[in-house]
Amino acid sequence: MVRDTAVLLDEKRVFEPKNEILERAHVKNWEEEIEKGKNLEKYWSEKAEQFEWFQKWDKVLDDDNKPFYKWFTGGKINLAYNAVDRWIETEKRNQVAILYINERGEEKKITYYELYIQVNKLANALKNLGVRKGDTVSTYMPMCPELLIALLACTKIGAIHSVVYSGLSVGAFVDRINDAKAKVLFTADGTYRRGKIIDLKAIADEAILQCPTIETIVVVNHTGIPIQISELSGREIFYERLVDGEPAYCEPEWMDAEDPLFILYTSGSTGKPKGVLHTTAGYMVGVATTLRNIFDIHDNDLWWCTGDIGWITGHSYVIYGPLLLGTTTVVYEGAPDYPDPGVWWKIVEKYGVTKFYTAPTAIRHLMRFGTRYTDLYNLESLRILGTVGEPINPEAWMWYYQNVGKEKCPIMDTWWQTETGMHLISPLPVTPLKPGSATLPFPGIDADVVDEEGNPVPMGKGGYLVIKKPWPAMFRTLYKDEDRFLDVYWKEYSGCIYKAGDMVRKDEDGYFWIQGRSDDVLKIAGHRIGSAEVESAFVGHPAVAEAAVIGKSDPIKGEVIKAFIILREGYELKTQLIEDLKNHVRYELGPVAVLGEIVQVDKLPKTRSGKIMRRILRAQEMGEDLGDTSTLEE
Ligand code: 6R9
Repeated sequence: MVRDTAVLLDEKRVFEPKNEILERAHVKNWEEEIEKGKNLEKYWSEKAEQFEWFQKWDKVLDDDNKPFYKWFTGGKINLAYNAVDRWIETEKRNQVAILYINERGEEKKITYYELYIQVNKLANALKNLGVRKGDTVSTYMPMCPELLIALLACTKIGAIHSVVYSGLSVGAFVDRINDAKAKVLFTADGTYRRGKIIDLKAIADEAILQCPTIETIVVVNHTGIPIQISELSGREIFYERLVDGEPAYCEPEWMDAEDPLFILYTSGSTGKPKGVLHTTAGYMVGVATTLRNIFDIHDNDLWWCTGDIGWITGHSYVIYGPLLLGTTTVVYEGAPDYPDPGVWWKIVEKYGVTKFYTAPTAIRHLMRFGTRYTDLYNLESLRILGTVGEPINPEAWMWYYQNVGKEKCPIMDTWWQTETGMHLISPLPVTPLKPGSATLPFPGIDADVVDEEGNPVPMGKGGYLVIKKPWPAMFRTLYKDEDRFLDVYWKEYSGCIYKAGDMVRKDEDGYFWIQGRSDDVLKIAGHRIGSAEVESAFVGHPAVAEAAVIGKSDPIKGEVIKAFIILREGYELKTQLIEDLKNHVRYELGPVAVLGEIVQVDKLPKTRSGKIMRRILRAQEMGEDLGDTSTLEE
């Protein structure tokens, strides 16, 4: 959903950093830091020095074979070792690493030492299951400590993890697991969602029938609901049984800097999800540096990122970033408004959260309750706030700033993607802020706005967002699909520049105002989902002959799906069928696919070669000019 530029152009407010923020900040002068970032290799090698390397790198950036950039080549390192083991010999040994809280108000605290032991045990158990360096392990888990432990255990032994978001359903699950050829699957008996327990195991059981590569299913007893486990099949085992009796030490695998770390599937313009591949050292350096400098992480911070580990936000900023910095990371399982819309603020007060990072959709949702809940709790502990996932409208920004941050916490509006691995455009705490703008590229990041031909556009005019120089946490390819990697991201413009897929405008101060996707990717409540995936779910229903979907603007979720469908003969779009279709799409894709409206049509706008022109439907929907219709079939 592209934002209305006219409204944004009117946004002139600027918020300068407060003194307390300036005094504490790791980076006190953002202009100077941006200057430093211009020397890419020096800048990033200094950041990399802070980690423990088994063997130091020979070269910071190898750009011999663009866009297959390599970082820290020759270096040997283990990310789990740096995120966990490294702290055991320090005063952080008994500090809480993971603070798990759920919607029932239950909590679990796991110290760095305890985490170390648990990761080691599971790492050894995985080895016993035959998992080796380079093998793939998938998870379909709630936000719970075992998920973090599982991912860290993979990382420790060099297995590649591939997380499937627990809000995705059977169809999406099967595609992802089979593409990654996962050997082991971690799942759980269930997850808490608004007072109910969703039986994840049942969904996994059904999906797994279509996943031939899975040799072992590890089941975490998380909610305690009775479940079917068929140990007799030899394929299923309870997590506790698996780790029981394993040795408490596991030698970390010496990984090459460029060894794969994880695959994370995300939606593109076609129906097939993209397996975004990240590698070890560059990712590590990128996420730790951005988190440290953007959220100004210090030793006594309590960090809470509400993003789910099923998305990149959770990978980079619930697990890896915070643990690499030795901070305490809150892992919350639940919704923002259950049991009531004060639940998050209650947690902030109870534990003294200092840095809080969430999505604009959640803010817009909570904003409806005015100050009733934000006033009920003491939010004084908060120092820096953040947002991610979609553009934040100035109104929501102001509500967040005034009522959550009490006008003393700067808001870090961080623009980035699954592909970028780390924040690329974001303020630092000392950057003057403008509500609704992600402000400026992070030091070392060369972002720009170009037109269709790749020429820079004049100030104030909208265009396509591109990144012109490599960055350490960049994805290295699409898993088993190098051609698509090159086609989608690198071929549009000459000179090997990265095409992000977003529309953006730069103002007179060089500030970036992200306007939304330029492709057929939807952002529903911050969750990325492809139009084509939804359409293919629709046509999987016996009543539907053809379908086209677009994003329809929604005051809370940012956008929801509007579907145009052609029914097969003998079907009528009555209430019952609408319900059936909604359930069907939900079954295929999960609750992320929020359907706003389904309308029946006789015809869909198509090109002469038969491609659906969603652009025409969008223009029609907005009452706009249809634009170039020369390729439209009769
Ligand atoms: C981290 C994440 C990426 C897409 C991206 C853009 C949108 C993310 C944003 C933002 C405006 C921000 N997006 N952050 N738009 N302002 N601060 O969300 O990754 O799921 O891959 O989505 O999200 O459209 O292209 P991912």
